[in-house]
Amino acid sequence: MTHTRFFDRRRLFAKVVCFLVAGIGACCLTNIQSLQAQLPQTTVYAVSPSGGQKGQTVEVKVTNGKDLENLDSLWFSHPGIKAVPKIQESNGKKTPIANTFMVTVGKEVPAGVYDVRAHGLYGLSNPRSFVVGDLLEKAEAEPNNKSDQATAVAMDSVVNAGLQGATDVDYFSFPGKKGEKVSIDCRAARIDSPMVAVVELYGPDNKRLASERDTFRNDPYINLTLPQDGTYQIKVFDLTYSGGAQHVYRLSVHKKPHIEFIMPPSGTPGTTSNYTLYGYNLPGGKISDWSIGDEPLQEVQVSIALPAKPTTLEMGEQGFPHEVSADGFSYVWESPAGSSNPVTIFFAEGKIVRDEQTKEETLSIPGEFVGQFEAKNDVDTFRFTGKAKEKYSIEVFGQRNGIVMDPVIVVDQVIKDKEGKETFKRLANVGATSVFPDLGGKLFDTRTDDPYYLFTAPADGEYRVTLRDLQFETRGNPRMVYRAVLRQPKPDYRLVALPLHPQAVNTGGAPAAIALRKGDSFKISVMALRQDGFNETIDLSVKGLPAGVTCKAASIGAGSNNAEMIITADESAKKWSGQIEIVGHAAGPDAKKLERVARAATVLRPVAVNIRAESRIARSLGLSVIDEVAPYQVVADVAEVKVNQGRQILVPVKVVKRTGFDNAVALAWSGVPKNSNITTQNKTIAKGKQEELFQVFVKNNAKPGVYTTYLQSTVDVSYRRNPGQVDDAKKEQAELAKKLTDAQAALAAATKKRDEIAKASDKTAEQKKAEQAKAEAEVKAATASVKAADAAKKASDKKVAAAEKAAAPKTVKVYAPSTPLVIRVNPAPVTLTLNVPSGGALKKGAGIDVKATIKRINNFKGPVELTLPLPPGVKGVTATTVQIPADQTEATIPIKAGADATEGDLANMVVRAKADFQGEALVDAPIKLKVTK
Ligand SMILES: [Ca+2]
Ligand SMILES: [Ca+2]
Ligand SMILES: [Ca+2]
Repeated sequence: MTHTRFFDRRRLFAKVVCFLVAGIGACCLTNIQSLQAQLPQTTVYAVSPSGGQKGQTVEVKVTNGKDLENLDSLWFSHPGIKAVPKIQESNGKKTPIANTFMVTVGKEVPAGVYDVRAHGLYGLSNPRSFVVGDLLEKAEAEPNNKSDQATAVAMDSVVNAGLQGATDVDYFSFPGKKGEKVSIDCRAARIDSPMVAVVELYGPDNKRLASERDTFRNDPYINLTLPQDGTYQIKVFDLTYSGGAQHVYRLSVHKKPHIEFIMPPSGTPGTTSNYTLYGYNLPGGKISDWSIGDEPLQEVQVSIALPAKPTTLEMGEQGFPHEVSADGFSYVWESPAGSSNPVTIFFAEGKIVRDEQTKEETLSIPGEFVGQFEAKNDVDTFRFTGKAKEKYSIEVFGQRNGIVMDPVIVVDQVIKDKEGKETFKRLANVGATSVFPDLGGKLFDTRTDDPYYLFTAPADGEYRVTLRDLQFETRGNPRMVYRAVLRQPKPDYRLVALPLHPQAVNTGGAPAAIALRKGDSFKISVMALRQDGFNETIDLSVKGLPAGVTCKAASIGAGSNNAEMIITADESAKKWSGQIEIVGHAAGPDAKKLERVARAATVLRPVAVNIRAESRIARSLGLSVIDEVAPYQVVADVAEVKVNQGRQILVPVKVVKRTGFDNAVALAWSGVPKNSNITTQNKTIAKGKQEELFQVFVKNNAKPGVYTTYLQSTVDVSYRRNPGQVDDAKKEQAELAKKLTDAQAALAAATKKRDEIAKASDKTAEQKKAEQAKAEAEVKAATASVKAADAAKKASDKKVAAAEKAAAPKTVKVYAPSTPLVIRVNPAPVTLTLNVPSGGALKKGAGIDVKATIKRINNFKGPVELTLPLPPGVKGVTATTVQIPADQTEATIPIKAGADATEGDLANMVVRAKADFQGEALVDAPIKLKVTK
């Protein structure tokens, strides 16, 4: 049988690059982690099993990650999934088993994909996928590398497995009956595994019946009608024969409902209506007009109530970065035969019209035209009535519907002659463009193959929209479901928040959660997906932060799509972990505020610079504060300034040094675009110093807007890892030392007693013999106790030594950002130029006359006042305040140096013009002054 293949070439490319660079199966990308030791941060790469059955309790282990000390809980994105540490009991002492939890999945938890995070000594981790279903679960049994070692799998069950090493191959067997319609679904990429899974199915006669690799979202899926009774075999392996602890997968073999797609794929939020599910094993279903390969699809009508959340996204499967701009929710059909796979139903606006194949549909505005590129050479059309000079936008959601496709929009104006004969005037053919640029750089690629077209109707009348796939000559199948959204421009936005792994600039990326030390700052990349030309400033805030944790300021300026947001923990912040929300606030139409909650994002694996990361949409944004104190914290004295073009900003920056840390702190500005005409200076706060003054100059040609900036530090820190472990080991050592002393004392007492019995003169030989035997036994027992206590003490000495070695100071690189400085640049009323005599040389006790010239701009007509403000570190230089009246443009400023004036080149000196221009406006012109004796 044949299946149409879909594959994200980028993933394979990354994989092959990995494979070639590493030379072995293990992915090369972890190398950036080992280059330079960094402060620990709980990171999870794999959990096993990566799923559980509804209503059951399952033992789940964090099987791969880093900085996994003292994991104490697992945290799930659904509150109905709960975990407790697995406890072992030995010698009456209860202790948790490292990295192991008992996870209970509530009966009420819908089947679907969730996020799990681990919490430990180094905070809350990045998310990993955890699947909930109603099939029986089991684990693979290695060795299963040959068909005669196959792990037996029951029908309607799921097996949790992995490729334990490079070249691992896994065989499974299941019993089948002729005519049974079976789904074989392998979740690997869909649960964050680096594996490129290949699944082959063999019949009882060892004939290969199917081989699939990339059927759905980079994972294999096989559906077929079994040809005979007998034992079937499934072979699973990786395309590049790579393997390792992260290569986990879940293979299910079942006759449960499997949804391929749903029509319409979208609905109006808050409404209940009928939808048609297409797929296999749908109870009550009938054969539809569609088939995939040789397998006809069933269809069944169901009534679905949509939640009333038009601007949220909770996808059925884990979402690709390019899908992040859609709105929708995860739907599972709870059929009489059990839960289906989860699918995303999207939120629509306006009336939804389905392509009826037989006639050309007319769409009202706003409205959605939904259809499929069901076969090669398929072309679909709809019409709408436009008004002259009105603007319309057409946006196609195809690739963002989870399917590999590259839709094209063609728009024609329909022109009718007197007889009603139609001709078509081509207005646009939009194909190879993305709705959004790549906002996440190499870490989170928001580009999509979905097109977008905004146009102004040239005349009243009908317009025809033609839709097709760019590669329509070579592909087409019923899974290729799209939505074409037609609306008058509705400026709006969505946000995505990606926690950035603390590392040097331009060194790649890695999974991260917002894990703060006490007195620490952490940065998050926030991306704005702007719709229909929305161009307002988006101010960002955070909901759900614990006491002592703040975001001082963050904004995405007009015309910008990005900001790096800094979240700061005070030193007084308490240990905490939980969920937060990043919220955008922007001016919307009709003075309404558009408030949008950011979707979360996560990088799946460490990636070297210039290699595109594998990443996905996350289901929540987690934050934790850990008990450890950050070695230093860089605090900008100002969080937010409003300035006019042509203005100096002096920012006192403090570095709070703690726990004996006193190295140099190198600081470089970040968040200032190259073309912004804002100049900054990078400086190092030297060893022994706590403060520096930083100058930022917003030049008179700076682009008005909002800039979220901060200072990026790079510091070598001498760090002791987990010193608490040493304290614990020493405590135990002290207890065991006391036990040893006590045992030795007991032995001495028993020995003394025995010896005294031997010397006693008031007892008969018979009495002595009996007592001596008893005393001898006591000595023997006491000797054994001493021996045991001594061994325990020696073991604890070793433990202390090991803990001390692990906690010995090591140099690590730390890259904490400073607190933010948000600069709001407004237009200026004037430009100011100075003519400074004799290069600004100024003798103490003397003076110079500086000529100031202003040029009024932006329709400013008023008077201007000129002053000479003294920056920190300068004294004894004065100037007379002068006015430039409304009808003049020049003035002379007499500047004098007193006897006490600061000598040398004076830093950060400006002449400042003050004017009343939409409130108080200040414009600076730098002035070089050199004071000599
Ligand atoms: Ca295996
Ligand atoms: Ca195997
Ligand atoms: Ca079609």
